[in-house]
Amino acid sequence: LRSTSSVFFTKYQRINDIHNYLENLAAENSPIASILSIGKSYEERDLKAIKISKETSNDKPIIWIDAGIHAREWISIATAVYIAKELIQNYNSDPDIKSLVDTFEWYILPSVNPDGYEYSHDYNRMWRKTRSVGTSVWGCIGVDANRNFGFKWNQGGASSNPCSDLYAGPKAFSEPETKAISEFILARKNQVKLYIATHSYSQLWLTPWGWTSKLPDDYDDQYNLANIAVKALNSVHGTKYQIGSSTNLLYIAAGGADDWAYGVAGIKYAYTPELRDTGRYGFVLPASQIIPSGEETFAAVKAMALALKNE
Ligand code: ING
Ligand code: ZN
Repeated sequence: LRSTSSVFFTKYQRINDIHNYLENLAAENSPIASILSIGKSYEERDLKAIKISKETSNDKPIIWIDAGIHAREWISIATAVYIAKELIQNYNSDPDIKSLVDTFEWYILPSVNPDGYEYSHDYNRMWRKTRSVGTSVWGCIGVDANRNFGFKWNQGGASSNPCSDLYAGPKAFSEPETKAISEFILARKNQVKLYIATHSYSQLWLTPWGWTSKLPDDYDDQYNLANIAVKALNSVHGTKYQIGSSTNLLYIAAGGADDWAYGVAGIKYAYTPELRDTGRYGFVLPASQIIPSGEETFAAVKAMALALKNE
Protein backbone atom coordinates (compact mmCIF):
# COMPACT_ATOMS: atom_id res chain seq x y z
CA LEU A 1 0.00 0.00 0.00
CA ARG A 2 0.98 3.58 -0.51
CA SER A 3 2.68 5.42 2.33
CA THR A 4 -0.49 7.51 2.77
CA SER A 5 -2.13 4.49 4.37
CA SER A 6 0.07 4.66 7.48
CA VAL A 7 -1.32 8.08 8.38
CA PHE A 8 -4.89 7.29 7.32
CA PHE A 9 -5.94 6.04 10.75
CA THR A 10 -4.38 8.93 12.68
CA LYS A 11 -7.41 11.13 12.05
CA TYR A 12 -11.11 10.93 11.20
CA GLN A 13 -11.16 11.18 7.42
CA ARG A 14 -13.73 12.86 5.19
CA ILE A 15 -15.99 10.70 3.03
CA ASN A 16 -14.08 11.34 -0.21
CA ASP A 17 -10.81 10.33 1.44
CA ILE A 18 -12.44 7.19 2.84
CA HIS A 19 -13.77 6.31 -0.59
CA ASN A 20 -10.34 6.93 -2.17
CA TYR A 21 -8.69 4.76 0.47
CA LEU A 22 -11.11 1.91 -0.22
CA GLU A 23 -10.63 2.30 -3.98
CA ASN A 24 -6.85 2.08 -3.59
CA LEU A 25 -7.09 -0.85 -1.21
CA ALA A 26 -9.22 -2.73 -3.73
CA ALA A 27 -7.18 -1.74 -6.79
CA GLU A 28 -3.93 -2.87 -5.18
CA ASN A 29 -5.43 -6.19 -4.07
CA SER A 30 -7.70 -7.01 -6.97
CA PRO A 31 -7.65 -10.80 -6.58
CA ILE A 32 -9.43 -10.54 -3.24
CA ALA A 33 -11.06 -7.09 -3.14
CA SER A 34 -13.37 -4.96 -5.22
CA ILE A 35 -15.53 -1.86 -4.80
CA LEU A 36 -19.25 -1.68 -5.29
CA SER A 37 -21.88 0.95 -4.70
CA ILE A 38 -25.08 -0.45 -3.23
CA GLY A 39 -26.99 2.73 -4.02
CA LYS A 40 -26.93 6.46 -3.40
CA SER A 41 -27.65 8.61 -0.38
CA TYR A 42 -30.34 11.32 -0.39
CA GLU A 43 -27.74 13.88 -1.54
CA GLU A 44 -26.55 11.35 -4.12
CA ARG A 45 -23.30 10.28 -2.58
CA ASP A 46 -22.33 6.70 -3.35
CA LEU A 47 -23.02 4.09 -0.70
CA LYS A 48 -19.64 2.59 -1.32
CA ALA A 49 -18.79 -0.85 -0.01
CA ILE A 50 -15.76 -3.07 -0.31
CA LYS A 51 -16.19 -6.73 -1.12
CA ILE A 52 -13.44 -8.98 0.18
CA SER A 53 -13.50 -12.50 -1.12
CA LYS A 54 -11.43 -15.10 -2.89
CA GLU A 55 -13.76 -15.95 -5.76
CA THR A 56 -14.25 -19.68 -5.74
CA SER A 57 -18.02 -20.01 -6.09
CA ASN A 58 -21.08 -17.80 -6.33
CA ASP A 59 -22.83 -18.85 -3.19
CA LYS A 60 -20.35 -18.44 -0.39
CA PRO A 61 -21.65 -17.48 3.04
CA ILE A 62 -21.72 -13.71 3.55
CA ILE A 63 -20.57 -11.51 6.41
CA TRP A 64 -22.04 -7.99 6.31
CA ILE A 65 -20.54 -5.12 8.31
CA ASP A 66 -21.83 -1.57 8.18
CA ALA A 67 -21.18 1.56 10.21
CA GLY A 68 -21.94 5.25 10.37
CA ILE A 69 -25.71 4.99 10.11
CA HIS A 70 -25.62 7.74 12.75
CA ALA A 71 -23.58 10.67 11.51
CA ARG A 72 -21.76 11.56 14.73
CA GLU A 73 -20.55 8.02 15.50
CA TRP A 74 -17.25 8.60 13.74
CA ILE A 75 -15.30 5.79 15.43
CA SER A 76 -17.62 3.20 13.89
CA ILE A 77 -16.70 4.34 10.38
CA ALA A 78 -12.95 4.41 10.99
CA THR A 79 -13.16 0.98 12.64
CA ALA A 80 -15.04 -0.54 9.71
CA VAL A 81 -12.35 0.71 7.30
CA TYR A 82 -9.72 -0.72 9.65
CA ILE A 83 -11.40 -4.13 9.56
CA ALA A 84 -11.32 -4.08 5.73
CA LYS A 85 -7.63 -3.18 5.79
CA GLU A 86 -6.78 -5.98 8.23
CA LEU A 87 -8.58 -8.64 6.21
CA ILE A 88 -6.78 -7.61 3.05
CA GLN A 89 -3.30 -6.85 4.34
CA ASN A 90 -2.97 -10.01 6.41
CA TYR A 91 -4.37 -12.39 3.81
CA ASN A 92 -0.97 -13.80 2.90
CA SER A 93 0.62 -13.74 6.35
CA ASP A 94 -2.16 -15.00 8.65
CA PRO A 95 -3.57 -18.44 7.80
CA ASP A 96 -6.74 -17.76 9.82
CA ILE A 97 -7.45 -14.60 7.86
CA LYS A 98 -6.70 -16.37 4.60
CA SER A 99 -9.22 -19.05 5.52
CA LEU A 100 -11.85 -16.42 6.38
CA VAL A 101 -11.41 -14.58 3.09
CA ASP A 102 -11.44 -17.89 1.25
CA THR A 103 -14.55 -19.09 3.09
CA PHE A 104 -16.74 -15.95 3.27
CA GLU A 105 -17.77 -13.08 1.07
CA TRP A 106 -17.25 -10.01 3.21
CA TYR A 107 -19.15 -6.83 2.46
CA ILE A 108 -18.11 -3.78 4.44
CA LEU A 109 -20.05 -0.51 4.08
CA PRO A 110 -18.23 1.98 6.36
CA SER A 111 -20.61 4.91 5.88
CA VAL A 112 -24.33 4.15 5.65
CA ASN A 113 -25.10 7.86 6.08
CA PRO A 114 -22.45 9.83 4.17
CA ASP A 115 -24.61 12.99 3.96
CA GLY A 116 -24.96 13.13 7.71
CA TYR A 117 -21.27 12.31 8.18
CA GLU A 118 -20.19 15.24 6.03
CA TYR A 119 -22.72 17.49 7.78
CA SER A 120 -21.26 16.46 11.14
CA HIS A 121 -17.83 17.59 9.93
CA ASP A 122 -18.92 20.89 8.42
CA TYR A 123 -21.79 22.17 10.55
CA ASN A 124 -22.86 20.13 13.58
CA ARG A 125 -20.61 17.55 15.24
CA MET A 126 -23.63 16.07 17.08
CA TRP A 127 -25.76 15.39 13.98
CA ARG A 128 -27.34 11.90 14.07
CA LYS A 129 -29.93 11.62 11.29
CA THR A 130 -29.89 11.47 7.51
CA ARG A 131 -30.22 14.74 5.56
CA SER A 132 -33.46 14.09 3.69
CA VAL A 133 -35.79 17.07 3.31
CA GLY A 134 -39.34 16.11 4.20
CA THR A 135 -42.52 18.12 4.31
CA SER A 136 -42.13 19.34 7.88
CA VAL A 137 -43.70 22.76 8.35
CA TRP A 138 -41.01 23.44 10.94
CA GLY A 139 -38.32 22.90 8.34
CA CYS A 140 -36.74 20.03 10.25
CA ILE A 141 -34.45 17.76 8.28
CA GLY A 142 -33.47 14.11 8.46
CA VAL A 143 -34.65 10.73 9.68
CA ASP A 144 -33.13 8.46 12.30
CA ALA A 145 -32.13 5.70 9.91
CA ASN A 146 -31.92 3.22 12.79
CA ARG A 147 -35.65 3.72 13.35
CA ASN A 148 -36.49 3.47 9.65
CA PHE A 149 -36.20 -0.29 8.97
CA GLY A 150 -39.35 -2.18 8.09
CA PHE A 151 -39.90 -4.37 11.13
CA LYS A 152 -42.22 -3.18 13.92
CA TRP A 153 -41.63 0.21 12.37
CA ASN A 154 -42.46 3.16 14.69
CA GLN A 155 -43.87 0.85 17.35
CA GLY A 156 -41.83 2.15 20.26
CA GLY A 157 -38.76 4.22 21.11
CA ALA A 158 -39.16 6.23 17.93
CA SER A 159 -40.88 9.50 17.11
CA SER A 160 -43.35 10.71 14.49
CA ASN A 161 -42.07 14.25 14.96
CA PRO A 162 -39.76 15.28 12.09
CA CYS A 163 -37.88 17.54 14.50
CA SER A 164 -36.97 14.67 16.83
CA ASP A 165 -33.57 13.01 16.69
CA LEU A 166 -35.49 9.70 16.81
CA TYR A 167 -37.80 10.50 13.88
CA ALA A 168 -38.77 7.18 12.26
CA GLY A 169 -39.53 8.84 8.91
CA PRO A 170 -42.81 9.15 6.97
CA LYS A 171 -42.82 5.40 6.36
CA ALA A 172 -40.53 2.37 6.70
CA PHE A 173 -37.58 2.53 4.31
CA SER A 174 -38.37 6.11 3.33
CA GLU A 175 -34.62 6.76 3.28
CA PRO A 176 -32.60 5.69 0.23
CA GLU A 177 -29.82 4.54 2.57
CA THR A 178 -31.92 2.00 4.51
CA LYS A 179 -33.78 0.98 1.35
CA ALA A 180 -30.49 0.20 -0.39
CA ILE A 181 -29.29 -1.98 2.48
CA SER A 182 -32.58 -3.87 2.65
CA GLU A 183 -32.56 -4.61 -1.08
CA PHE A 184 -28.94 -5.71 -1.04
CA ILE A 185 -29.46 -8.02 1.94
CA LEU A 186 -32.80 -9.46 0.82
CA ALA A 187 -31.33 -10.40 -2.55
CA ARG A 188 -28.78 -12.54 -0.66
CA LYS A 189 -30.58 -13.29 2.57
CA ASN A 190 -30.03 -17.04 2.58
CA GLN A 191 -26.28 -16.47 2.25
CA VAL A 192 -25.88 -13.89 5.01
CA LYS A 193 -24.58 -15.59 8.16
CA LEU A 194 -23.55 -12.55 10.18
CA TYR A 195 -24.88 -8.99 10.13
CA ILE A 196 -23.02 -6.36 12.12
CA ALA A 197 -24.35 -2.79 12.34
CA THR A 198 -21.61 -0.81 14.08
CA HIS A 199 -22.42 2.18 16.31
CA SER A 200 -20.86 4.09 19.20
CA TYR A 201 -20.67 4.57 22.10
CA SER A 202 -21.12 2.51 25.33
CA GLN A 203 -18.99 -0.64 24.83
CA LEU A 204 -21.89 -3.02 24.37
CA TRP A 205 -22.35 -5.98 22.05
CA LEU A 206 -26.10 -5.70 21.48
CA THR A 207 -28.40 -8.45 20.26
CA PRO A 208 -32.06 -8.30 19.18
CA TRP A 209 -34.64 -7.32 20.16
CA GLY A 210 -34.88 -3.56 20.24
CA TRP A 211 -38.66 -3.48 19.87
CA THR A 212 -39.50 -5.53 22.95
CA SER A 213 -37.93 -6.62 26.22
CA LYS A 214 -38.78 -10.22 25.31
CA LEU A 215 -35.77 -12.26 24.21
CA PRO A 216 -35.75 -14.06 20.85
CA ASP A 217 -35.82 -17.84 20.53
CA ASP A 218 -32.21 -17.80 19.33
CA TYR A 219 -30.96 -15.65 22.19
CA ASP A 220 -28.70 -18.34 23.69
CA ASP A 221 -26.91 -18.88 20.38
CA GLN A 222 -26.73 -15.13 19.76
CA TYR A 223 -25.34 -14.57 23.25
CA ASN A 224 -22.74 -17.32 22.92
CA LEU A 225 -21.34 -15.94 19.67
CA ALA A 226 -21.30 -12.42 21.14
CA ASN A 227 -19.38 -13.82 24.09
CA ILE A 228 -16.72 -15.16 21.74
CA ALA A 229 -16.48 -11.67 20.21
CA VAL A 230 -16.24 -9.83 23.50
CA LYS A 231 -13.63 -12.20 24.93
CA ALA A 232 -11.40 -11.78 21.89
CA LEU A 233 -11.93 -8.01 22.00
CA ASN A 234 -10.98 -7.85 25.67
CA SER A 235 -7.78 -9.81 25.11
CA VAL A 236 -6.28 -7.06 22.92
CA HIS A 237 -6.37 -3.94 25.13
CA GLY A 238 -8.46 -5.05 28.13
CA THR A 239 -11.53 -3.11 26.97
CA LYS A 240 -14.70 -4.36 28.66
CA TYR A 241 -17.96 -4.88 26.76
CA GLN A 242 -21.34 -6.01 28.06
CA ILE A 243 -23.64 -8.33 26.13
CA GLY A 244 -27.43 -8.19 26.03
CA SER A 245 -30.46 -7.23 23.99
CA SER A 246 -30.79 -3.56 23.00
CA THR A 247 -33.99 -3.17 24.98
CA ASN A 248 -32.59 -4.75 28.10
CA LEU A 249 -29.26 -2.91 28.11
CA LEU A 250 -30.48 0.43 26.69
CA TYR A 251 -34.09 1.18 25.82
CA ILE A 252 -36.97 0.19 23.56
CA ALA A 253 -36.21 1.15 19.97
CA ALA A 254 -38.22 -0.28 17.07
CA GLY A 255 -37.14 -0.04 13.43
CA GLY A 256 -33.47 -0.81 14.02
CA ALA A 257 -31.30 -2.60 11.49
CA ASP A 258 -30.46 -5.67 13.55
CA ASP A 259 -34.10 -6.34 14.45
CA TRP A 260 -34.95 -6.18 10.74
CA ALA A 261 -32.01 -8.41 9.78
CA TYR A 262 -33.11 -11.02 12.29
CA GLY A 263 -36.88 -10.59 12.17
CA VAL A 264 -37.37 -10.15 8.41
CA ALA A 265 -34.25 -11.36 6.62
CA GLY A 266 -33.95 -14.31 9.00
CA ILE A 267 -30.27 -13.76 9.81
CA LYS A 268 -29.77 -15.42 13.17
CA TYR A 269 -26.57 -13.61 14.06
CA ALA A 270 -27.48 -9.92 13.84
CA TYR A 271 -25.67 -7.51 16.16
CA THR A 272 -25.26 -3.86 17.02
CA PRO A 273 -21.88 -3.33 18.64
CA GLU A 274 -21.61 0.01 20.44
CA LEU A 275 -17.90 0.82 20.30
CA ARG A 276 -15.71 2.95 22.61
CA ASP A 277 -15.93 4.63 25.00
CA THR A 278 -18.29 4.56 28.01
CA GLY A 279 -18.87 8.30 28.07
CA ARG A 280 -15.66 10.12 28.94
CA TYR A 281 -15.42 11.42 25.38
CA GLY A 282 -18.58 9.81 24.02
CA PHE A 283 -19.11 10.50 20.33
CA VAL A 284 -16.08 12.82 20.27
CA LEU A 285 -13.60 10.00 20.80
CA PRO A 286 -10.00 11.18 20.22
CA ALA A 287 -8.48 10.01 16.96
CA SER A 288 -5.65 8.41 18.94
CA GLN A 289 -8.17 5.66 19.77
CA ILE A 290 -8.92 4.75 16.15
CA ILE A 291 -6.13 2.17 15.89
CA PRO A 292 -6.75 0.52 19.30
CA SER A 293 -10.48 0.39 18.54
CA GLY A 294 -9.72 -1.08 15.14
CA GLU A 295 -7.38 -3.69 16.60
CA GLU A 296 -9.76 -4.92 19.27
CA THR A 297 -12.89 -4.81 17.11
CA PHE A 298 -11.11 -6.69 14.36
CA ALA A 299 -10.16 -9.37 16.89
CA ALA A 300 -13.83 -9.65 17.87
CA VAL A 301 -15.03 -9.97 14.28
CA LYS A 302 -12.28 -12.44 13.40
CA ALA A 303 -13.16 -14.65 16.39
CA MET A 304 -16.85 -14.63 15.44
CA ALA A 305 -16.09 -15.51 11.82
CA LEU A 306 -13.78 -18.35 12.83
CA ALA A 307 -16.46 -19.73 15.13
CA LEU A 308 -19.05 -19.55 12.35
CA LYS A 309 -16.69 -21.17 9.89
CA ASN A 310 -16.33 -24.14 12.21
CA GLU A 311 -20.03 -24.32 13.07
N1 ING B 1 -27.67 3.29 19.83
C1 ING B 1 -28.67 2.52 19.15
C2 ING B 1 -29.81 3.44 18.68
O1 ING B 1 -30.13 3.38 17.50
C3 ING B 1 -30.06 0.46 19.26
C4 ING B 1 -29.23 1.44 20.02
C5 ING B 1 -29.51 -0.69 18.75
C6 ING B 1 -31.40 0.69 19.04
C7 ING B 1 -30.27 -1.58 18.02
C8 ING B 1 -32.17 -0.20 18.30
C9 ING B 1 -31.61 -1.34 17.80
O2 ING B 1 -30.38 4.18 19.47
C10 ING B 1 -27.02 4.35 19.28
N2 ING B 1 -25.93 4.81 19.93
O3 ING B 1 -27.35 4.83 18.24
ZN1 ZN C 1 -25.98 4.92 16.69
